[in-house]
Order: sequence, then C-alpha cells, then structure tokens
Amino acid sequence: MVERNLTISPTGGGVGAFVEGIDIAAGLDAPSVAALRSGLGEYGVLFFRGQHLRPEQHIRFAEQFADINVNRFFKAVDGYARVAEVRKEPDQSRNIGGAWHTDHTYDVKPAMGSILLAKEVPESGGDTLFANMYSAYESLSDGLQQTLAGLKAVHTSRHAFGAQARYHRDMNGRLGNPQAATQDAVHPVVITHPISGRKALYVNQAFTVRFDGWTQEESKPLLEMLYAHGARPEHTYRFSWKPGSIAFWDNRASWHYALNDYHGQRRLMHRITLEGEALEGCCA
Ligand SMILES: O=C(O)CCC(=O)C(=O)O
Ligand SMILES: [Fe+2]
Repeated sequence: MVERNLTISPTGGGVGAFVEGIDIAAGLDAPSVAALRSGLGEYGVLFFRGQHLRPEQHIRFAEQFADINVNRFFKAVDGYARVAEVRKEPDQSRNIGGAWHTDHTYDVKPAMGSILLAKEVPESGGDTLFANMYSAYESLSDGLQQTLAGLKAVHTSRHAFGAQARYHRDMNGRLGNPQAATQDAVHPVVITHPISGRKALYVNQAFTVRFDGWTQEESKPLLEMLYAHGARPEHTYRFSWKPGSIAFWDNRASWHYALNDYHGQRRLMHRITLEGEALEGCCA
C-alpha cells in the first residue's frame, strides 16, 4: 500500500517527531519505510497514535527496519518470544527504565532502537521523557567536543541486570536471566550516527561506567557533567501515552526515561527491540 499522506513533523520540543497519515497494521511500502528510517535518524524518536497492533503486526512492522533482538532480561508476551512485555502492576513500586538511559549500550553491537506500543496505560502519569544526543553534543564547547572526540567509554550491564542488581528485587520475576548480564563493551564517546551521519554523544548514566583508560573516580565528574547536560530541558520532549500510541526510538540518537508516577495502577507496553551495529567514532 502506498502511504501518500505520510508526514513527519518535529514535536517542537528538543527531540522527536510525530508521524501521521499512516496505518501500520495495513502494511507499509518501501518508500514509507525509507522515510521512517531517515526520520528516525534525523529526529531520534518517532511518535505514532492510534496504532492498535496485534503482536504479528508489530513484528511485521519491526522486521522492515532490522532483525529483531530477543531481549535476554524481559519476559515475553505469551506465545511471542520476540515481543517483550514492559509491565508494571499495581503492587509494584519500581518500573523498567525509570532513569535516564539508552538501551543495550553494554553490547558490542548495541540495539539500534525499540518500537514500544502502549496496551494499557494509567489514568494519568506514566509518561516517557526523551532527550536528543545530537543537540547534547552540538551544544558543548568546541574545546570539550574535541576532548570527547578522542575518548572511548566502557559500558556494562552487570550493575543493572546482574545477579546482585537491586533491579531484580521488585520485579516479581518479570526480569530474568541475571547470568546473562556479563557484557562489557567499549564505544566511542562521540559517534557518527549510522543513519544520519551526524555526531552524537554516546554515554549514558545507566550503563557507562568510565572512560577507557581512566579510573572510575577520574571519569565520574566529567560523566556526571555530561549526564546533567544531556538531560537539560531544551534537549528533551515528554510523551504522554494512550493505548495504541507508539514510540519508535533510536538508541544512538536519544536517551529515554520512563516516569514512575502512577503507583497503584497498571501500565503495560509491548516492546520489540531491533538489532544494531558496531558504532564508529566521529573524528578518526
Ligand atoms: O516504559 C517506557 O516508557 C520505557 C521503558 C524502557 O526504558 C524501555 O522499554 O527500554
Ligand atoms: Fe529503555
């Protein structure tokens, strides 16, 4: 089906764009897929409304962009190993992704992004914040940009998903497989984005532990400065979900933060994660 009405319009906030004139369940033609891919690279996250996809439709949409990554840590939707549940029940206090991060940076080939579909949302609350890692980089001084261009950083999942991680305690078995949390990866601190070719800041508070060749203590002040800088309101946009809303984010161009402000209510999302590639530095 030809999507002649497809439009991609910037949110007006610091990151992301709204996609309209599209019915994902009906299937997309190649030009529409190409437009969405380049929009993703340009805006970092694409938002859609009213897309009440069944798991097969969600999978078919995802497969047009990349291979699906089967998440090692999240429980899957019954009968669909490739669709993960991002669920918080009324009796749970912690949520998934409730701090600034970008997914899978502890992998040598980090996931390119995720397609998160809202199934059940709280009456109010449960928004997700996104931040723009192009503008985060571009708004640093020339001097700091040059310093960062020469650096790599170490990313790990051990503290977040490993057997000792606090994260597991309140998740009632919805996260599993702590023995799989053994990855470490080294990535450039400033990457060349694989789709847009633009430079993006590529460290995040959840998984980056130090600069390569530096101690944790030496790294901490500069990393914390970068985390605070990336989260400045001018780089961000806050998305409010309704059932059928989708956020399709690019992990290399954005961070995200799932707000945990809806205690006593259920929130259920279906998530498909897409495989990515090894990341190139900006300025070799
Ligand atoms: O639930 C959300 O809004 C996002 C959760 C998250 O961080 C993720 O699915 O990667
Ligand atoms: Fe996440």
